[in-house]
Amino acid sequence: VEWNGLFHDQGTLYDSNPEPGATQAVTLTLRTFKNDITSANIKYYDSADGTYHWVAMHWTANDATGTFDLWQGTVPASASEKYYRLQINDGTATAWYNAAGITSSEPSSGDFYIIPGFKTPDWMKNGVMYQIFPDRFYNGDASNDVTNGQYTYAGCATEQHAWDSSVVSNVGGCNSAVFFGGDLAGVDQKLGYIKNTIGADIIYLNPIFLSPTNHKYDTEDYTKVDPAFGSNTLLQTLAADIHGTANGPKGYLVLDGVFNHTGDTHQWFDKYNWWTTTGAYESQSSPWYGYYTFQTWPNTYSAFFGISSMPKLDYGASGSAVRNAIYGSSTSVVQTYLKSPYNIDGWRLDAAQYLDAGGNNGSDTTNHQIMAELRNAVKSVNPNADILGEFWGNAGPWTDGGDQWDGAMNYDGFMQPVSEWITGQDYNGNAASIPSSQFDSWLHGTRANYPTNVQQVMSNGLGSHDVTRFGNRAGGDIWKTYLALFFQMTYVGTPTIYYGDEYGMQGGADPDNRRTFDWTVGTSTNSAVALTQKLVAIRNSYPALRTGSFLTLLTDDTNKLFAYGRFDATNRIAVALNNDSVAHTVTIPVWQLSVTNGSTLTELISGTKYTVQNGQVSVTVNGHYGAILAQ
Ligand code: ARE
Ligand code: CA
Repeated sequence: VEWNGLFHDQGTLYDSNPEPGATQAVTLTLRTFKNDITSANIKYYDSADGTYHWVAMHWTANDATGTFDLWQGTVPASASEKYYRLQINDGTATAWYNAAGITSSEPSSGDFYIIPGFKTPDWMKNGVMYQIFPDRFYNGDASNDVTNGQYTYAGCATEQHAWDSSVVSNVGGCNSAVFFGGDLAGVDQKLGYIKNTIGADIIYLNPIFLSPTNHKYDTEDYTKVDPAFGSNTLLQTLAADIHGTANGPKGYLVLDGVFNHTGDTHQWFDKYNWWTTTGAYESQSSPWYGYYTFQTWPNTYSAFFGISSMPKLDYGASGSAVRNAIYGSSTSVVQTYLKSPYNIDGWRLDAAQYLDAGGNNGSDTTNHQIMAELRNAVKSVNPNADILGEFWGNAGPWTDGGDQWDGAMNYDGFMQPVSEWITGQDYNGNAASIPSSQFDSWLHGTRANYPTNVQQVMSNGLGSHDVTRFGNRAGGDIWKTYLALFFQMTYVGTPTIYYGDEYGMQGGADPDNRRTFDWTVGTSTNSAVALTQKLVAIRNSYPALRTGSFLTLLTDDTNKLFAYGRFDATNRIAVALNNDSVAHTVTIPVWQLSVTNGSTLTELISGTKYTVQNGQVSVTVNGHYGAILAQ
C-alpha cells in the first residue's frame, strides 16, 4: 500500500455527515493512489454493543485529476457513539489508517469519532476570537476608575510592574495603582477596532463580576458587573452592540465563568464581615456553610491552589444548592447571562477540571457529572451557546463523549507547539525548540485527541493572561509574530487573539502579560495589525480554512519549512510557512490536493499567480513569513 496516496479525515469531502443525528448514516470516503489497493474496510467499535463491526468499502470513483481512487463505505445510523479506523489491503500488505496516522499493524488508539447528536457551535467554528483583560484594554469612562482605598482587601501582595519599575502596587487591590481604568465602555467604544480593523467577531472577556482585584477571579458577587467596569445595564448594551452589525459583522460574547471557587469576600463566605448576612466563614450555622469544604472551621478550607482568598465551592450531589445556584436553576449564574436581556453566547469555564464535591480538586468522579449537567443547563437555554473549558493538557475526557465541553483552550495542541517551533521557547519562556517535522507530528497527535467538530472550536491563542507574551518569547522580532499569524489564521480551530498579540505586545509572566493596550501602536497602519486584518479576512472568506480537511504537504527540518493543504469541495488551499530567518523557495506538492497541471493558484497576500507544473508550485517565501495559495 502506498501510504503517500492515502487520505481520509472528517472534512466534508471524506465524510458525508460530520455531525450526524441518531438517524443519519455516515458515508466515509478513503483516497488511495489509482489502482493501488484491492480492498478496504471500515472497522468500527460500537459503544451500544461493545464490539467491533466491519463494513466493506467499495471503489466509487477517481478524483478529478485521475491520480487517485476513491473508496466508500457506510456506517449505519444509530444513536450510539462509535470509533473507527480503516483497514487497507493491496493483496500483499495491509495498512491501517486512523486519526493518529498510518501504521502497518493495527492501532490501539487514535480512532476517528462518530458521536450522533453532538454539535459544536457553528459560529465558533467560523469565527475569530479576541480576548480582553478588561482593566487593561481601554478606559471608556474615567468616572468609574478605581480610586485609592476604594477596595479594602486583606489579601494584598506586592506586585511590581516589570515594564515600569516605578509602579509598585498590589494584586489585592489595596492601592488604586494596580487598576488602569479599562472597562466595558472601553470595549464598546473599541468594537470598530475589533470587528473592522482586526475582523474578529467573538469577544472573550476575562472576569467582569464584582471583585476586589483587577483580575476578578475571586468573585464577590456573580449578580453584579464590577462598578469599575460598568454596570449590568452596560453589559446588556455591550452584548447588544457586539451582536449588532453597526461596527462590523454580527458578533458573539463569551464570558469567563469562575465557578470552581468564589472570592473570600463573597456573601456565601464573607471572611471580613462585609455583608450583613452571615457567611460560612462566620458561622457554622450560616445558610451557606455547606457551600465550602472546611477541614477545620473556620481557617482551614479547600481553596484554589491553596490560595485562601479563593475558597473552593463544594458542589455536593446532583440537585445541591450550589449546583442550582451556579447552573441548575433558571435563575442560576450560568443561565441568567445566557438569557435576555444579556444573551451572552458562551462561557469559558475557569479551572474547570477542579469543580467537584468535597474539595478534592476533581479527583473524585463528580467533576464529569457536574460538567455534563452544566452542558445540559447551557444548551437548554441556548443550544448554540459555546462551552469552552480551561485545560492545559489533552481535554479529551471533557470533549470526546460529546456530553460536556464543546472545546477547550488549546495550550497543548496549539500554543505550545507554535511557541516552541517559532520562538524556541515554551509558553513560560523557557528554552524549548522543535524542528518542523516534530511540529507537524505534535499537531497531528493533538488533533487526534478530539472529534473533528471539537478540533474546529478549540481556542487557538499565541498567548493568554496566564503565560508570557508571544512577543516576549519572540524576543521582540515582529517577523515571528507575522509567521505565527499565518499559521493561526490557516489552522484548524478558532483563532484567539489575546489583546495586543496582534502587534507583538511585550510582557513576561503574570502580571506582566497584562500590560495596557497601546492605542498608538494598535492601529491599522501598524504592519502586524494590517497583516492580521488581511489574514483574518482571508480566513473569513474561505470556509476551507475553517472547516476543510487538513493534509500535511511537506516538512523540511534543514530549511525550517512546513506546508499543508486546507481543502473542501469549493477550494483547495496550500499554505507554506518559512520558519527560517532567510528566504527559501518552497516546492509544494499540490498534486496531493488534486490540483491539475496548468491550473493557476493565487497567493492571497501578494496576489501573485502561480501555474502548477508536474503537480507542484514553487514559491519563494521570506524568512518568518508565509504564503497562502488558493484555487
Ligand atoms: C496571583 C499572582 C501570581 C501568584 C498567585 C498566587 O498574579 O503571580 O503566583 O496570585 O498568589 C487568577 C489571577 C492570577 C492570580 C490567581 C491567584 O488571574 O493573577 O495569581 O488568580 O490569585 C493552573 C490552573 C488554571 C489556572 C492557572 C493559572 O489549572 O486553572 O494555573 N488558570 C485560571 C485563570 C487564571 C486565574 C485562575 C485560574 C484562578 O486563567 O488567570 O488566576 O481563578 C500547568 C498545569 C495547569 C496550570 C498551568 C499554570 O500546565 O497543567 O493546570 O494551570 O501549568 O500553572
Ligand atoms: Ca474606567
